[in-house]
Amino acid sequence: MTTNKLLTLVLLRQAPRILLGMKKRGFGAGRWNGFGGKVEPGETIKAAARRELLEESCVVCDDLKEVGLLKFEFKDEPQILEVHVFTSDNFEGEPKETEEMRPKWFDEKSIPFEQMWPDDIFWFPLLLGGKSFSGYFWFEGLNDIVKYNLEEVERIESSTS
Ligand code: 6OG
Repeated sequence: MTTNKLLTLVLLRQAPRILLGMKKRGFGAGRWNGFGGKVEPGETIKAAARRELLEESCVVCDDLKEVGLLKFEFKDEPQILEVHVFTSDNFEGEPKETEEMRPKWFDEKSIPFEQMWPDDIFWFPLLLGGKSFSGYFWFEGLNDIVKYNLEEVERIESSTS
């Protein structure tokens, strides 16, 4: 039986910049990404997104908008990762390095896709264009996407967030 593991991912924007963090440990270490992690039992997805952002970057954001729902399946792995993507340009505090992440602002025109998860190059343009999106990616190993689909949606239907 496959189960879904709920995860969050927050991309903060301050036009024309976007905040990424270099993941220092754990899943995705060595890659630039947004900030996020696992949803804890009893926690709403948005509350988890806020908490993980704060824990990993010391930034407070009470104005998160859910814009993406991404599902990742890895060959021979029973668990599907369900990643809820949020964005905001309204937050407080200066991003600080933590044990998990080294934050850095990037110009939206020079996003380091070659040092990011390979799915990002597909859906970042939708995020940057202010669109909502839903996608599914099937990986073989951690670097190869064998198949995927991605669509722009009206809004993210998420009863739990
Ligand atoms: P922890 O396991 O460290 O949270 N994540 C992904 N992000 C992108 N852009 N692409 C993927 O493709 C991802 N898979 C997982 C979700 C893991 C963090 O990494 C994100 C979480 O923010 C496969 O708690």
